[in-house]
Amino acid sequence: ISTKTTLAGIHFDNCLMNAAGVYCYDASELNQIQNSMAGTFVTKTGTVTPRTGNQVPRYRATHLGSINSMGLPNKGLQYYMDYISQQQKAVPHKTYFQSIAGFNLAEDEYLLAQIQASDFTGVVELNLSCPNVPGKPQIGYDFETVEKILTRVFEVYRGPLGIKLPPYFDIVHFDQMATILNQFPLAFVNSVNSIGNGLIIDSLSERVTIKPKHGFGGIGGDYLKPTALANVHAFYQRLKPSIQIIGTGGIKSGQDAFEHILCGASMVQVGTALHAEGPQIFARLTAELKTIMYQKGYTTLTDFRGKLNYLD
Ligand code: RRO
Repeated sequence: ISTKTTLAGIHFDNCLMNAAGVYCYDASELNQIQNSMAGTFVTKTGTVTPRTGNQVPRYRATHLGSINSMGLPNKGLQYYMDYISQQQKAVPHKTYFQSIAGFNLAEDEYLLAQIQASDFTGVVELNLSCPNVPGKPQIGYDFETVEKILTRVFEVYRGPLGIKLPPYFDIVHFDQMATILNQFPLAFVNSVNSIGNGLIIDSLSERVTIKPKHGFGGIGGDYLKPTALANVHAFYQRLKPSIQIIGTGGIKSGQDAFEHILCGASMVQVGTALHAEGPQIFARLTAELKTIMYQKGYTTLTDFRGKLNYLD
């Protein structure tokens, strides 16, 4: 029984990996993912220059998930490119993901030009869905801008590239976004980022639980799973077969990973539960996923990927 997968024509020994933002801020955290059962890692979203992010506390967990308003703290694209360059030499049989975000089209072009000019052999995840930078809306909700960005991206960048999207909540939005995305040679769509601008409060103190933006932040974990599965399956139904799906949102058990793959995911990412449990979670999730596959008589992900049944 194998949980290996293929994305953008690249082989991965395990379909499970971290979600951008969790255990990927610096070499120390990325090394822990490298030394775990995860199939690969994605870096924290890298920007043109390093950022310290929002004021703390900026991440809180509850029994049902998490809220964050990190504000894109990261060490800058060059740091992550240098780390990946080292890993490409040290562990050459694996392929790595670089997450990036520009604050405008010129910055996206600049970031992609840096990657294009480097020795990077991995996959780019363009983050179109950060909900936590004050004054900067989630790009994924501005359909015209998404089309404009992707038009330029594929003029300047030739390597495998996918996008991280925010969750959508309307069938017409799934239709409209899929129509735009199908015009481009995307390697993948990663659904979903956190549900933007939720509010988790503490009754006892009658206060919000994180400091930035008066407590508003991106919601992850159990709260997110049904929305994530809907987005994974909606895009699996609508996108051309060459655009694969990465499923992210509410994965804390092998069953959650199984459900994402059943909805069409080729790779699955773990955020909130990885934050809570640490990189040993990948051994547990892999074992649990394999147990489910064994019980169902499946030996590979292709036996059930996307094969969700309907009631009619
Ligand atoms: O850093 C963040 O505040 C953040 C980002 Br860039 C993102 O894409 N999603 C999220 O929940 N937090």
